[in-house]
Amino acid sequence: MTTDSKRKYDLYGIAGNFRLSGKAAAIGPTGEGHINDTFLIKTGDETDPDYILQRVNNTVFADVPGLMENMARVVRHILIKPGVDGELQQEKTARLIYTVEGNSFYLDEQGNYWRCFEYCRNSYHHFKDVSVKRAYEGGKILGDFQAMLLDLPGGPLYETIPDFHHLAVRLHSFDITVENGLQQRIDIAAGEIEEIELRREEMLAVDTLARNGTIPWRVTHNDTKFNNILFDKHENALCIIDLDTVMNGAVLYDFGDALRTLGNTAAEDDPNLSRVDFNMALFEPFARGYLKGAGGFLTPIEIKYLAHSVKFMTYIMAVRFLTDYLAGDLYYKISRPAHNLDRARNQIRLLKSVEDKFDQMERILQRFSAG
Ligand code: GN1
Ligand code: MG
Repeated sequence: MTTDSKRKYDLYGIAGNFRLSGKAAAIGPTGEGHINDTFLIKTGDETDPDYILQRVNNTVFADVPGLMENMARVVRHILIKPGVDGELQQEKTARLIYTVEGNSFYLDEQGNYWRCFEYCRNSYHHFKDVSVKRAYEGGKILGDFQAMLLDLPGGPLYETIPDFHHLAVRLHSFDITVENGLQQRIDIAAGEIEEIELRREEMLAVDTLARNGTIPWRVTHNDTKFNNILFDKHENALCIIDLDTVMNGAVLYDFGDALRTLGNTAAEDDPNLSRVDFNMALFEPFARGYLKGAGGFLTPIEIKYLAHSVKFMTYIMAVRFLTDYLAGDLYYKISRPAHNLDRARNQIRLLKSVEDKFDQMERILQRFSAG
């Protein structure tokens, strides 16, 4: 989606459609998502909140009204939940701002879908090094998030991206692309294609458990990369953002994706593979925090597969990045020609490191569930 972010929009006019308190004094691009276009609205007055304005990518998300309905349901449910101390949850996720007409999104004349959130004030999500405390807090808020949504009323959520973490379907697209993709790229990536093949059966076995009802289906976030968790300056987790892919799924997707990103000692697109490693020092506190939040409802089979989920989510991301590279970069935003190949190589290297540390992870989890 390389071109969209460079388009010019009448951002002030668009912002005027939402119920902001205060005036939009400055609006500029922010964030590093690969899918939507994100802008920060700064208001002039200290007492007014700032806002996030987003153009939702309606190529990736075919039914934006359905997606927004999911989001509105989830945000509403979380904000009316009492917290541990009996207080209402104010900041477990970003507050959705409705349009002056009372809708959760604004559709402009060009067919672009816009939405707005209150900016989580005094929040941080960029750290050079994640501390043990942040890892624990991140795990805890993820467990809390899933726990809060156990009793979401209103039936199953709309499937915003069908088969999003359905590995069999992802591998099917991968296979078709290996057959029909860009030949020069297929030759370049022969080694990576082989790495995917080597693990196909093992990973599909986990996929099957999540699809045949052995692993229960719950409300999950599905995009829990660690920078979707915001912290205050004392390293307490404030909220989980980016609810585009909130759907019904296996809790393993969230646990695995958070550790895939938190545990990587390099950025997920770092081409220098010698920097990529899985950081066990953060696994333990994250898992401890997660089990504190989610331990009360997880079944033994979910706990048993937590360590597998780190492999699974790293693998599925490698498959997706590699497929996109071989297809000619149709899905993820890129900023250099081999960007998706770099991402795939990075994830494969990370996967190998996760495999090396897998027994250690299992032992840590066993210790937690025994105690
Ligand atoms: C995309 O745009 P962003 O960063 O929120 C992707 C995730 C991937 C992630 C990899 C809807 O998320 O699944 O894990 O890139 N989201 C979608 O960085 O495909
Ligand atoms: Mg996202």
